[in-house]
Amino acid sequence: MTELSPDIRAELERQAIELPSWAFGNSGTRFRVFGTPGTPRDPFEKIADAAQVHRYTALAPTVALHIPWDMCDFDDLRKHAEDHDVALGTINSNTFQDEDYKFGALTHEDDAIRQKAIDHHFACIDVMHATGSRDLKIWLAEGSNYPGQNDMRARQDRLQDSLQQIYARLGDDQRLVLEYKFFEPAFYHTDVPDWGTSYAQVASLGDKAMVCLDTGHHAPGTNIEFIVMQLLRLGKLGSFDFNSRFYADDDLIVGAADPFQLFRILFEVVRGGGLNNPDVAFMLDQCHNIEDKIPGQIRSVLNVQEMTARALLVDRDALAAAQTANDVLTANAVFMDAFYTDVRPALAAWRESRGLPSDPMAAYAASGYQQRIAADRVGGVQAGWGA
Ligand code: AOS
Ligand code: ZN
Ligand code: ZN
Repeated sequence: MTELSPDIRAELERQAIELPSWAFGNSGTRFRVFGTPGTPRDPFEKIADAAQVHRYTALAPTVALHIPWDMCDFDDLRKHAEDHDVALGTINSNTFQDEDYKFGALTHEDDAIRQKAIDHHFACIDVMHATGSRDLKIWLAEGSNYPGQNDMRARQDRLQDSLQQIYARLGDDQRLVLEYKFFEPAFYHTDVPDWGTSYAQVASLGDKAMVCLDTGHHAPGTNIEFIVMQLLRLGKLGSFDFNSRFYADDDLIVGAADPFQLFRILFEVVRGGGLNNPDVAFMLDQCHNIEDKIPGQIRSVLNVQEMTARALLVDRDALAAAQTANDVLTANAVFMDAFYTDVRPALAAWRESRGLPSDPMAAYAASGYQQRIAADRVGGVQAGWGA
């Protein structure tokens, strides 16, 4: 196809995908973290790099921060972000790198340790006031490794109590999003393993608490788009952490492992009114272990844009007619027609018409920015996943 309809263009123009600050730092596996020349040495350089992604795509106007990895003067960072035409976004808490949290944080049996974890979230809310952020994202690395190790029920009760205290601290325009993950780092039970647990925990808090769905946090074979549909139906899908996985929580470039799954998810987003809906934040949660980070993020937001365009192409009237008639093969054909449509030439032409590069990857590569940061950013400690 050569041209996108005005309706589709209007939707795509409004699309915004938040970038994670940690995607610009070095990361790896437990075997090795490979350094990349030009890696940011502080949060300011991470913001400058994130701004490059927005500059070439107009898709990524905000950057999520991680506390404490991105601790700095937040008034300065906010100003720095504005100077680079981006804004600061979601604040991610961290209760997974402190010795005290070995056996839990918001679920810990020891009240003093649990209070320390709650206080960390209060500090995150203070940061949100300084950065102008709306969302506090909570992912908990809590659980147990052996049957019988813990009282799972008591941990749920303590979690609810902790979340209630954090929720009570939120400002009127702030939200809490609770991310679930089926395993890792705990291997037997995880305290928030699935969307149902996250939903149950946030539903009893109130309207400002929502579920965060990380696409990499499900067992193989899970119908993720069904979960998307259900959470939208319940009005509780607060945000996405987009990435892709072959095996577990791989944090690879979104759409790299299974573009069809990304299409199916985005179709349900469109179907459920979640596209360009301020209540449903699109974020990336990725790490770039071996590839350059800025083009890795450019590739990612383009993949989301491309699959959104394809999802918008589904002929919903024809689909509904076939579904109503129980015409199984026609319904499937209508769906697949959209998925198989190559929208890349149309997207390139549309970008050019808006004064953007038709090929953002090539434009970034030709800009010389990557070579400049590699030459300039010598000395200091490169930021990494955890620093
Ligand atoms: C961990 O597996 C989760 O996906 C988190 O969302 C995130 O990767 C981590 O908290 C880094 O901020
Ligand atoms: Zn995540
Ligand atoms: Zn994850």
